Amino acid sequence: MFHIHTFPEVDSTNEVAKKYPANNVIVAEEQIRGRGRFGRKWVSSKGGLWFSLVLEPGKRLFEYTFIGALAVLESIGTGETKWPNDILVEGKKICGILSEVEFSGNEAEKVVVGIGLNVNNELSDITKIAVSLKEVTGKESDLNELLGKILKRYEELLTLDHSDILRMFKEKCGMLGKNVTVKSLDKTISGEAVDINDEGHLVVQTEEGPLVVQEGDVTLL
Ligand code: BT5
Repeated sequence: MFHIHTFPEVDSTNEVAKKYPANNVIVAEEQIRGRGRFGRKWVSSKGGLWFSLVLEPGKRLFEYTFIGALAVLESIGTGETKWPNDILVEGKKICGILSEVEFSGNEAEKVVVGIGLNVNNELSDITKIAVSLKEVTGKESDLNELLGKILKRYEELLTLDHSDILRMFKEKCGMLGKNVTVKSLDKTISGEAVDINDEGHLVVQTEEGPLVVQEGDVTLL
């Protein structure tokens, strides 16, 4: 069972969460410096669900992210997963997840899983790439109810093993079998997204053969 702490406004729920032990959840109505991967900005105005779970280490980091995606997907009842950390509805991003490890010396001390879900919030200048649950369903959702559902499902999925989590994420992953371009920090490749391997990396079949991608942003062609 998680202990939930709600704040009206924080910089980033991931930062606040790092100060708490495992089994706590930090929720904010608004984030001033919500962030995505590579320090990118995450738009987090009032009306969205912005929260971070503090968890015991033990699984591989990508599994915490995949579990988050599956828990959200099942709770909102629509959408598909996108490697490595998104949920899309109608081709637009409704949810992004940022999982981070906190170390104590060389040992992983805890894992912080930050989940941002557009619910009733306005998206103003990112409407081309982002969508909210309100736009999809045509009505507002109760944030607490939704949070409760996601956390319950997250806890259940945490008990599954690595292979089940991977299989479930892949089953819901709309981009597998499609032609994609993947932009990593150091290169861009194109080909068919054929698999997500045991390490949580994307396998792309290119003209030069299969390539394994550890990080990056995928665009469907
Ligand atoms: C992510 O990064 O998708 C991870 C987002 C994690 C946000 C949560 S909210 C609670 C917790 N506290 C935090 O500070 N963070 C976590 P990435 O894959 O790098 O995607 C970032 C990109 O998504 C941006 O560059 C924008 O293009 C786009 N974006 C920004 N805000 C968005 C939003 N509200 N909805 C959809 N897309 C958005």
